[in-house]
Formats: sequence, structure tokens, C-alpha cells
Amino acid sequence: ACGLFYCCSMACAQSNDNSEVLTLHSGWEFSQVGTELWRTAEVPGTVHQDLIQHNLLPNPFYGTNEQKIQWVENEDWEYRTAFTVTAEQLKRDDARLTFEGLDTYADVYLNGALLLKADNMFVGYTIPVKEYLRPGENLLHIYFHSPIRQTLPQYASNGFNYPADNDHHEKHLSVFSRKAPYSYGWDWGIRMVTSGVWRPVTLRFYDAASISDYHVKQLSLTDRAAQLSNELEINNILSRPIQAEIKIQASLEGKQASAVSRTVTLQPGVNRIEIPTEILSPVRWMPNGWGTPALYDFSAQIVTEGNIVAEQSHRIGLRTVCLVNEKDADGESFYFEVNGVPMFAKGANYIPQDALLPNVTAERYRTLFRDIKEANMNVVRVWGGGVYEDDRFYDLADENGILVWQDFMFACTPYPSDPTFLKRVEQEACYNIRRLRNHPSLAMWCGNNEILEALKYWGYQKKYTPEIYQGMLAGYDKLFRELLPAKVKELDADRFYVHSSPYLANWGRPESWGIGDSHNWGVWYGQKPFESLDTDLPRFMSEFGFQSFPEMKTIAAFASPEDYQIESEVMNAHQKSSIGNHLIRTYMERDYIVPEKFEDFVYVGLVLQGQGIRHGLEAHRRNRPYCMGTLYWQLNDSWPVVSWSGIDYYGNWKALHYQAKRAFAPLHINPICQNDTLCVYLLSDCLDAMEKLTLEMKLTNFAGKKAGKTVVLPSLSLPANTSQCVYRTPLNALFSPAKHPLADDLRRCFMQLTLKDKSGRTVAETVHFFEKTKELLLPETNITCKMKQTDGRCELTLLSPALAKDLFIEVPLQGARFSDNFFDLLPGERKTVVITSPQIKKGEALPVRLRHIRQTYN
Ligand code: BMA
Repeated sequence: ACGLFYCCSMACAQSNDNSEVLTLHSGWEFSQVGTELWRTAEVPGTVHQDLIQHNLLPNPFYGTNEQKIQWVENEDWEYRTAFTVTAEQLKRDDARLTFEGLDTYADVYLNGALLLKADNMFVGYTIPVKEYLRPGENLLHIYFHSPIRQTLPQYASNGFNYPADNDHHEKHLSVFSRKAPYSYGWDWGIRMVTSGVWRPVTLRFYDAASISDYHVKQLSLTDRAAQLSNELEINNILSRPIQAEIKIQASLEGKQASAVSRTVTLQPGVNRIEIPTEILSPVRWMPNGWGTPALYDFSAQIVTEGNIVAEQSHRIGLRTVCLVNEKDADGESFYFEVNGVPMFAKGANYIPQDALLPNVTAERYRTLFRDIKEANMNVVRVWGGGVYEDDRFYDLADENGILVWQDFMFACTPYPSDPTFLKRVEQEACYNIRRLRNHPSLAMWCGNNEILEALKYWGYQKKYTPEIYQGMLAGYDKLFRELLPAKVKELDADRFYVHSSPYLANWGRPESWGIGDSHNWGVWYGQKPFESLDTDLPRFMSEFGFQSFPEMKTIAAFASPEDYQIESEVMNAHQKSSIGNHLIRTYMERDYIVPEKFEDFVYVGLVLQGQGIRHGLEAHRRNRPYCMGTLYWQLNDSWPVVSWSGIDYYGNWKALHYQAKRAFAPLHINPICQNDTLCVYLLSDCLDAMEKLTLEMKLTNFAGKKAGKTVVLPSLSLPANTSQCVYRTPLNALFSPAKHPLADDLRRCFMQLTLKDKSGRTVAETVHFFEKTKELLLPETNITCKMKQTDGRCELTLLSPALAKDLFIEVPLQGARFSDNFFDLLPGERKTVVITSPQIKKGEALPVRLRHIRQTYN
């Protein structure tokens, strides 16, 4: 069902065969159609990047420059390059040109011939070009039609405007194109409707046959053996049958695990071949927190007449992953079972890392996965308003044991469902399912983000005529209940598919909590308190979130001091949620004393977001197995902006990312006060039960004085993979109300909880406050800070005589990493923090600024 054209998964092949691959990334030029002016260009790239490079566009992220760059989307752009082909190369049996990504309406010409009219950014194209090539210089020329002008006639003949409200153009054209939705604007996104050759271009010369697809399918997995089927699609390009030997090898860390070979006759054209392999005593791929994500190196080779004519390889993880979605007494479950064990999913929703995708370097991908792993996450959701990510993304997910929830790229609006559109979607589904299905990290497919919810609850019934609305419903079924599941079934039958997230309905409807996954926007849009997360419990929270401003050094990257006001023009250009500032303030007033200074407001906002979301993450973990996962909105940013993210555009962790790391620790102590009772939960995501644990609970006042009896619970046992309440006490039994009124103690004391294993080693610790931060009688304090600095590293030793709450260590280096930050510096406790950054130099004192909550009262 998928034409060969679209389905070549060559992108992930690392070949040792005797083909020759030219990367066509040099000598490119671009021109605005109508100007005849050609300038140098970068490929892979976008027209925006090239214009910026030539100073024809200002930095789009700075100030209000977003407005100044909008003209680019209305223009057509041409790209061209010349490359040399030798007579020798032309003697090879075949040549294929591969575009891994063209954004979007691209007419491709080679030596005067039209090769391709591309119309889908999400599809890679491989085209046989031998007949078009000539010895010596060859000319490649691509004409990119404006994605705006290209779709205006569709808009005009459509008869209504789609409700794609994140699209910041009055005419919602985004829905007509298979192009990253977020690039048209989003409630955290700059509008940059790009054009360009956004992924690699290669030309491959080879003989006899090529592997157009290699799927390593896991048939069964036990501790004794893994049975696999190597499913190959081989294209014999000769006009006669050829004898070939197909060799399949698998190894683990260089040690051979299996090798089979088979002699076959390849008929001209496409041959489908299945070769079984068995791996004895398989080492399983384990998610982060559960062990090592073991990866076997698989390769398939075609050997004819003693030559390896084609080779493809994949890294394969042996594991079972299923999404258990079954009716039960509470409604319908929704959880991942990995290698037979229910896994509590901990993670976040991922959006593209840049408004200009080709700017994302390998280094940035690596750093992002380091961030994910260090925060004890085991799942990331690739949300449907961005792109099907680069191979590098999934490779890193495989290597780091991070399961991927993969949306198809549809979000927050109905889409067309005419035959042309459906055909494009079919091609894109085929291409991406085949590209991604070998990844052990790929855990599930999801049809779209929030479109079912939108159709039911976002008021379209009133906004549109019954005919249009019925058409939207029918279109939904065609796309998400028919086409996409059929493609998943055909090409990736073992993976779970759900047609939408959330599964059923929205946060306004409590009856939906018990069924499938939920997006809880009761906190934020619904203005419910963070504490509502304790009781508004879903089976799986796939989205909930809260905004913050990025820290000052990120604001300083796009604004100058005169813009440092919440509602300045520049700050507003970087706050895309119309109610965002109001909601941040409303929530801050509930829990904090709202500071007057802008810098302090930014800081307290970061603390607020981190504490609030942590409250939810803990509630979700505490309520397992009813609730079996929590993914907050959102992991990262695509430009410097006010948003729901836990990591800003420059890679700086906000308080939220540190709080997520704490709340997601494999072993975690979670104290919670409800109705004047303190309950202490122990949360474990460990695969082994623990015995003889000791929990110590110590009460101290903010000046460091003992404030009550230390409670010690010895000999605790904690089953594997569980949440358990181990201690419960009325608050007035904890303190000595005879000496002080309880209310006073609650405002000036905290509890330090420490969990030790049988050898006395601390395995978890946390600090608990009994009142909202604004009620606490926080002391003034002087923190001493000693610094030791070498190249790349600065070690701070901090000491404070009294509590410094939510201490934030700021340094002016983008992307600097902190061993810890946004923590409570406890009275009299020495704390060492290590800051790393290539920009730290021995002998150049690093300017460090410390902020804590009490300071913002002055
Ligand atoms: C969610 C997401 C995004 C959006 C976020 C905040 O539902 O799916 O569409 O950015 O809400 O509004």
C-alpha cells in the first residue's frame, strides 16, 4: 500500500557496503523569487536561517522582531546547487537521490527535468535518478512555493475558517498543509512559517540491489530466548533475477549473539524476505530506573558475487511493552507494562526544541536526553503539534531507556479529510511508522492531541452549521479511527494505538477521570488550586501544567532593562497566552507574597510553578495503582518565552525541572497534610522490595533549633513498585501545644524526613513545611558562600545560620548545569553545589547571585 518512493528508511542506515554516498550539502545558494539575487545558503536549513545569516532578517527572538519577519512566509524561494558526478559513478547500476525532508511545497528539478513535486514536510523522498544524471556538473534546483499563498485557494473554496486558534493568522491556513503546526504560532510559540531543505540530502550510487526497508520484528521474548523475524524489502534493480546471500548478524557490545545467512533468488523489482533469528538468554532493554537499556546491533547484508552490495543496521532492544487499557471497577485502566511489570510513567510533553528546526545540533539533543534522564523520567510524549522527530531523538531515547509516546502530527483543531489530504497523511504515516518502528523506545502511537475533546467541548456545535460540524466529526473518524489505525495495524501491528489524547473527554467532566488518559487543565485554565490535584485524579495524566517566566538571563537575551515589566510590549511579545500573566499572579497571591520588583516576580513565579506541579506529580504517584502515570506540560521551549516549560530555550532548568527530578526519584518520601493530619507516604518505583528501612522525622524551627520529638520508624518494609502510607498523626500530637500555640509552630518549623537502608545509608530525604509559603515566618539570613573554581567547574559551599527557602543560585552563563538548585538551604547545614559549564574559567571569578524567598519581601 505504500509506494516505494516514500518508504525508504535509508536515513538510519550506516552502511559498510560498496555503495557510494554523496552528501549534497555544499555549494547551495538561495534566492527570493522575482529578485534574481542569489546568496549562499545552508542545507539542511530554512530560508529564515539563511536570511538571518545574510543580515536580511533581524534576530527573530529579540524584542518585538517577530512582527518584522512575517513577510518571509508570503514569498516563494528558490534553492540551487551544482555537484559533480564521475563517469565511473555513472557506470554503477543505479543512483538514488534522497531528501529526508523538504519544507513543504517543493518542486525539485535536476538538469532541467522535474523530478518531484513535494507537498509534505513529514515525508522523506527517494527518487531513482540515474537517467537524469550526466558526467561532470549536475544542477539541482528546488522551487519552494509560499505555504501561505499555496493554500489560500483551498481556504477560499473551503467555505469556513477552521477553528485552529493557535494559528496566529486570521485565516487558519495551517490545517491545509502537512507542515509542523506549531510554526504557525502557538500559545507558547513564535510564528515562523518556514521553507527549506530542512533535513539531509544524499545521492547514492550502487549495484544490483538495495534494501529499501529492514524491520526487525520481535515475535516472542522469554528469559530463555528471543524469536525475531528480519523482514527485508529488497529492490533488485536489474532486469534479471540475481542470486544473493542475505546475512543477518546480531551482537551485544561487540559479542556475536546470532548470525544467519540465506541464499535467495532476487526477482527484478521488490522482493520481500523474512529471515528468522533467535537470541538465547536475551539481555532485556530496561527503561530508565529499572536497569540498563541493552541494545543489540543488528545488520542485514546482501552479498552478490562476493560483494556486499547493500547493508543496513539497527540497534534493537529486546523488551515487551504494552499499554494496558482495560475496563475495570473504576472505569478503564491506562498504563504501560514493560517486560511484564506495570510501570508508573514519569515524564513530560516534548515540543520541538527550536522554531528553526535545523538549528538543533546533536549536542542539544544529547543535552536534552541528559536532562530527561537526570530528572528520573522514563517516558516522553512527542506531542502532535510539532514534528516526527529526527532519528537522533529516538536513538537517544533507546540509549537512555526513555519510552516514547508518539503522537501523529495533528493538534487542537479538526483537519480536512478530502482525498488529497488523506493521501498525504497516508504517505506520512507509512514513512514515519517504517522509519521509527525498529526503536525499542517507541511505546505507542496516538492519533492526535485534543481533537476529540475539541470536537465535543470547545463549542464548535454552536460556532458552525450542523453540516460543517457533522463533516468535522466524519473527517475525524476517517483520519483517526480509520486511516491511521489501519496503517499502524498494517506496518506496526504490535504497537498500541489510541485515536486521541485525552482519551475521552476533558477536565470539566469528573465522570471522565476514571477512564483512560486525561489532560487536567482545571489547574491553570480552570483556576482550581494546586491542591485539587490531590483529588482530581486520573488513571493517567498525560497533560497538566502551569506557566512561568524564564529566568532573568534568558529574559535578558531578548529584552533590555527598560522592558523589565510584566506587561511591557517586549514581554507581551513573549507571552502568547492572553490570560497567562493574570493566572500567574492569581496563583502567586494564593501561596506567596507577591513581590514588587520584576526580577523577584520572575523568581517567585519559577518557585510557584515548580512547587505547584510537584504537588501534582506526587499526588499522581501516591495514588498508584489507580493512577499510573504523569506527564506534565511541557518539557522544553522552542524559543525564549514565558511558557509552561521546565527547561528554557537555552537549556536552563527552571525550578520545575529540579522539582520533577525530586518527585520522580525512584524512592521518594511524600509527606502530606490533610485535615490537620500528617500522612507520610513512601513511594517506590524499584523492582525490588526493600526491608529494614528506617524513617526518621525531625522537627526544627527556622533558626535551626530542635522543635519537637524526633520520630523514628525502624524496620519498615517497602514492597516493589508501590505507594504506601507508613505514618499518620494529628499535627497537634507532633508539636507541644502546651508550650506554643500550634498555629505558631506550624509557621516557623519544618520537618526533615530521612529514609535509611539497613546499612544506615540515606536512600531518600525530603523537607516538609506545614503552611503555605506566604504564611511562614521566614527569617532574614546571611548566607556564606565559598567558591572553588577550575576550568569548566565551580564548586560552591553554602552555609546559612537560618533557613533560606527556595534558594536560587544564578550565574550569567546560558546552559550552565547545577548539581542542585532551587532547594531549601536548611539552618546550619553545609551544602555543596557544583556548577559546570565550558564557559567557567579558572581565575575568572564567576559572578554568582543568590536569591531566596525572604529577600523578596524587602
Ligand atoms: C495543551 C497542549 C497545547 C498547549 C497547552 C497549553 O493542551 O496540547 O496545545 O500549548 O495545552 O495551553
